[in-house]
Amino acid sequence: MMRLIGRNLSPYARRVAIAMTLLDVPHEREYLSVTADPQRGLEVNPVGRVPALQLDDGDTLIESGAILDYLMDLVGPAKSLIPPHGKPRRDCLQVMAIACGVLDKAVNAIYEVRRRPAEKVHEPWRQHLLTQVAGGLAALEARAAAIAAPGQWLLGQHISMADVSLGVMMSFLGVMLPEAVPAGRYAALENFRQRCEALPAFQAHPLETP
Ligand SMILES: N[C@@H](CCC(=O)N[C@@H](CS)C(=O)NCC(=O)O)C(=O)O
Repeated sequence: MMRLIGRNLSPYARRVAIAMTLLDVPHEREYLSVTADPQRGLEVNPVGRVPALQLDDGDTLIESGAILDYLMDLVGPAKSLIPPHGKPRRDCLQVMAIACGVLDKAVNAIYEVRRRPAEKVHEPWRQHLLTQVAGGLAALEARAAAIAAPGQWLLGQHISMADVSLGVMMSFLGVMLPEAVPAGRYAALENFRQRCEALPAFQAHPLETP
């Protein structure tokens, strides 16, 4: 059986886990924290990060985007959570790119504080990262606010990886970098996060305590 490695506190791992649940792809899970066990991280991924997905044939995939690409190919275009063609596909991949860009910058801002001695935190760099996070969030807030009708998703009637990535991103920020998402600043995104977290597939993969 496939084995997904990485805990849900990693938003990259969590979006893969939620996708596997939405797609009914059977798998087992290893809730690895690379902070707690960097050696295991290097065993499962040459660059020591999560997620990694071990396949039945012995291959191991890394990078959440590449793992999702594999999963969508596996289930085929009718079930895929990434539209196969045209503007829907482009929009889906662009929302995923902005959400992952925000997460990359947020993770770096968190590491700046958590992985360096206090006297080596470079505040101007951390502020630059937070400005990049805010830029991405403003773009995503506009997308979430433009959802056509209650109950619809970013690409229309059906949930896609754009939605999953956005919901996961917001929950991660709320727990790990709350200063980036102060109450009231991103109302549409906050509302969107609550809708996502109410879904059984999200509830199946709750965030661990940091
Ligand atoms: N672009 C990668 C990012 C993966 C990533 O940065 N994962 C974090 C956990 S949230 C990690 O393993 N960090 C450990 C490290 O970089 O040392 C993906 O989408 O899979």
